[in-house]
Amino acid sequence: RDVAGILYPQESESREVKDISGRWRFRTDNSSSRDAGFTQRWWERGLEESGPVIDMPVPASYNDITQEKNIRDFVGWVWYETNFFLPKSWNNANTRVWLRVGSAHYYSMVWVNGVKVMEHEGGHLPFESDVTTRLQYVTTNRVTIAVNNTLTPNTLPPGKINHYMGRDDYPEGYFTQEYQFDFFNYAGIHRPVKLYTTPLVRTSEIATTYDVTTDHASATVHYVINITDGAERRRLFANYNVTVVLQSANGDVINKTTGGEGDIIVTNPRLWWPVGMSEDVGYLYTLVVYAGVFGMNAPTNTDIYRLKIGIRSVSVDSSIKINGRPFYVIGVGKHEDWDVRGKGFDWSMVVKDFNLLDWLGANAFRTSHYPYAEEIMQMCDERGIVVVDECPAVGMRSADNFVNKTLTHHLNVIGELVTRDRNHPSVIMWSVANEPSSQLPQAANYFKTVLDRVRELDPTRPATFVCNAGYDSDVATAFVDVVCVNKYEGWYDDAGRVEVIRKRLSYFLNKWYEKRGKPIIHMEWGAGVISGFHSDPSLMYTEEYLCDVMREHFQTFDSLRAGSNPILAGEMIWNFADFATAQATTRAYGNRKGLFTRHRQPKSPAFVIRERYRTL
Ligand code: GCB
Repeated sequence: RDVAGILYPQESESREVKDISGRWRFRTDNSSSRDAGFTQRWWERGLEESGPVIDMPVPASYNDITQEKNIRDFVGWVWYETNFFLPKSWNNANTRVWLRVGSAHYYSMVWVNGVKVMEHEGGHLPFESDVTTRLQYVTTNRVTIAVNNTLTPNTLPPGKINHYMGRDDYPEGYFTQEYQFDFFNYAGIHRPVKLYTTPLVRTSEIATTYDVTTDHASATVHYVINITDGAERRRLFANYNVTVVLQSANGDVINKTTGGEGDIIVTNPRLWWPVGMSEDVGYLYTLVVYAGVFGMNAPTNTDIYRLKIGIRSVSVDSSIKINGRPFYVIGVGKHEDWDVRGKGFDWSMVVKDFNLLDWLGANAFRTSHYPYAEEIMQMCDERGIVVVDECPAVGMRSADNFVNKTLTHHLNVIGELVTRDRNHPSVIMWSVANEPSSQLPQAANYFKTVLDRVRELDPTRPATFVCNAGYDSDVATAFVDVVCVNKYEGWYDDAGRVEVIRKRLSYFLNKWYEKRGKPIIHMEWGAGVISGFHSDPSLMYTEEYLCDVMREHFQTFDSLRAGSNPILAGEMIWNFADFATAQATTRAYGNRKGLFTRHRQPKSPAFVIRERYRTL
């Protein structure tokens, strides 16, 4: 079994990491052809030699950093560049150096010292390349990254460029980027850029799955490891020496074995539990993988990689079960969205968000509507926050999205997502899309293909997509394991009419259950609230209004999750915090459905959710 994928960069006895994020040079390509960077080969002479540059932080979205409207709303190629020196110790025949971009939105090309080393399509997921032979040690090195945020019907998420050609009432050459998803299309280098070393023979990927006995007395960790001695990801461990040691959280050796593929038995395992199911939340073991070369004359440096794992099982029958016990999801839909930095990774914001999740008492979130930073996934493992891990397939609202070109890319993204995240115990379900037009006839085959691919790559977790097509018109939820639906009673439906929520919501959820007979997560519900707006009796957009909407929803949720045949497996309110969107008449300075403001201060409905989640 081959398990191509890429590991998170990590320091160990055999590996070093150098983060080259920071203040980079930057320029947008404003030329009328939009591709002066390519015709003038900006990567060869350097950005400063070929035009004016400005400061740009990495990681960050570039949109909100300057005072320029045309940078905030820029569509096309932007160019980033920085220089770095390397430690002399990296310059030896047994060391490989990798350049890894945590993510860049949307299409990226990377050069090192004027030589192209990689290209990648899609934001939100990491990409890397072996740059060993491109580096210099006597002088500085230069890395250039060109990033294009243009979205087309075949990108994920999809979009469309609207040309106003032949329109005398618009400026000449005018065009806009349109998209059907409800968050701002932030762009740039969103996650850290790192260099890291490995020995020539290295562990390139580890895939783990678990079996837990029903009495929890024993567990088996199955692992498959890729060992490579080149840039290619072939499995070569037949010639190499692999030792795998399972350690407890405090470093005690639990068990060990050898070989690139095998099982490790754990008696009386300390299982991984999410928040609320046990006192023992987020327990992680460490799988230490030693990979080296056989033989007397072999180089002595063994590659050492430590993978944190949590032993647990996930299953779905009439409910979602973790370690065989029913798990009821109480969570939020989130975004990677913060002021100034946009979607740029920032530890302060990430840790703050986890503290707020804890304050709320939430046990889960969905990575709506794209994969989140790896560091966030690691924190979910440690804090026992369950994740529904979502693909960036959002806004697939027209027939020209459901074509082979999109499908091919979608399958690639799923490969990258599943191989990146499969070892995280916090991930309990894959979501392959949000609110596609799943009433279109072609959606059935499209989603069957996509969901089949997920299950082929990972048979151990349920898979779904999040649906807002009608229960009477959707054709694709036949292929999901858990029915996930979005519906805004009292907002997009029956706006302002809180009194119909209970009846309408329970009718709706029951219809879905009749249709598919599968557990349901109510994935999105809520109402817009402008912090500081008040009214009694409540009115839409006031803090009181969402509190009223909540109380009605809770009554329905409680009647559907109780009893001998509960149909509801969870509730996730939309959204954790206010977030930026494209400008629109329906969006007052962004989407205001947050429990918290964009600055992470609670609106009064946050206290209502906290009261529920902490006592449920
Ligand atoms: C939805 C979408 C989400 C939007 C939300 C809203 O159904 O899935 O991306 O932000 O509604 O507030 O309209």
